[in-house]
Amino acid sequence: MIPSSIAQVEPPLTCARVIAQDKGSYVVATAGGESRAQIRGALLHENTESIELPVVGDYVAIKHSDGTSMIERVLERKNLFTRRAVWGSHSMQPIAANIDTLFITMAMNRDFNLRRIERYAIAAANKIPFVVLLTKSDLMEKPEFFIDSVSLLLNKIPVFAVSAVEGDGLDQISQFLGRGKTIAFVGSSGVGKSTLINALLGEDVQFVQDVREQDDRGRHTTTRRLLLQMEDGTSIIDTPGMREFALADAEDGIHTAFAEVLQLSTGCRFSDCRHNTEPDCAVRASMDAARYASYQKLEREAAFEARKNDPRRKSEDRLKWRAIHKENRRRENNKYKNF
Ligand SMILES: Nc1nc2c(ncn2[C@@H]2O[C@H](COP(=O)(O)OP(=O)(O)OP(=O)(O)O)[C@@H](O)[C@H]2O)c(=O)[nH]1
Ligand SMILES: [Mg+2]
Ligand SMILES: [Zn+2]
Repeated sequence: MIPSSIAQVEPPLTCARVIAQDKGSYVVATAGGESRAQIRGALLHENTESIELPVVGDYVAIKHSDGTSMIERVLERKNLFTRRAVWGSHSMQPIAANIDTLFITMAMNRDFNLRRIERYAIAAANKIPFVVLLTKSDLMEKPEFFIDSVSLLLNKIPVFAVSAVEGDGLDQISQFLGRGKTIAFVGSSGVGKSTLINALLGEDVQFVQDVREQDDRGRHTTTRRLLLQMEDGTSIIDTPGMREFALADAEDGIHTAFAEVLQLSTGCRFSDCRHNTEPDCAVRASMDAARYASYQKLEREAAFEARKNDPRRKSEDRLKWRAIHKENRRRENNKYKNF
């Protein structure tokens, strides 16, 4: 499973691939089988950036001693799929490495969201070849509508409708499979990533669970990133649904998806216009109403997320609330005084 193109590691080190990640330890696969592995202490200390630490799909140099495997270093990556660890911060969290095809999956139900597809696409763009998989086609009479809207958004990117339970469309995935190939599935919880993977493997390896009825959201069934092996030699990476991803890259999403805002804003009366309720706002005036509404929504989500993760803002909020509670108590007390 280790391609010869990977730089040879010098003995006594051997080459392995990270196939699972748990808190504090890894599972690696070598020519001789699977074993647990730890990261060499120095590797941890040298790398303050988490993206330099091993992640599922990574090829690593390991050393065996006393029945344990130690990851000595991460071999050069072909690519790395990341997401922002916290919205607004520059630190990135690694998701999976060395991917030949990334499947951005989304269900054709109430969870369908073009903006989210766009954010995933932006995260993969220029780094990892990707396609869009629209799942649960058995529940949809006219999947064409969904396919067309994605194709319109991401022209030239392949978009396939599939049903893991009926097996429809799975043949379209086969062109991305083969010995030495690595494919990975990302997308929200409940879209059916693990179900698809089980269908490709031909057996129920990954646990799957029903989505919530009221909103079609999943229950975060898969909890660790894991690399599985198909009989034909394809490696498949399953990932847990990314709840935060919806917002993690909101900033990038906004700026790319609404490129015209920047241009239009030169016509606003105020140079610091937030295109909200300010008078003579060129953005509000010129944008299509529906498009403006989705721009506003994304902005609000991004602002909320930024506030949530900014410690200074947090303490400001706390002070503000403390003042409000104090004022309320004062009013309560006065109320009784006036009696
Ligand atoms: N009707 C229908 N249901 C599906 C399909 N694929 C998956 N499901 C159902 O959707 C639910 C969620 O599937 P999972 O495979 O667990 O979803 P997941 O994307 O792996 O979710 P996380 O592991 O939480 O990220 C299960 O009840 C599946 O049976 C499909 O093609 N059609
Ligand atoms: Mg899953
Ligand atoms: Zn404005």
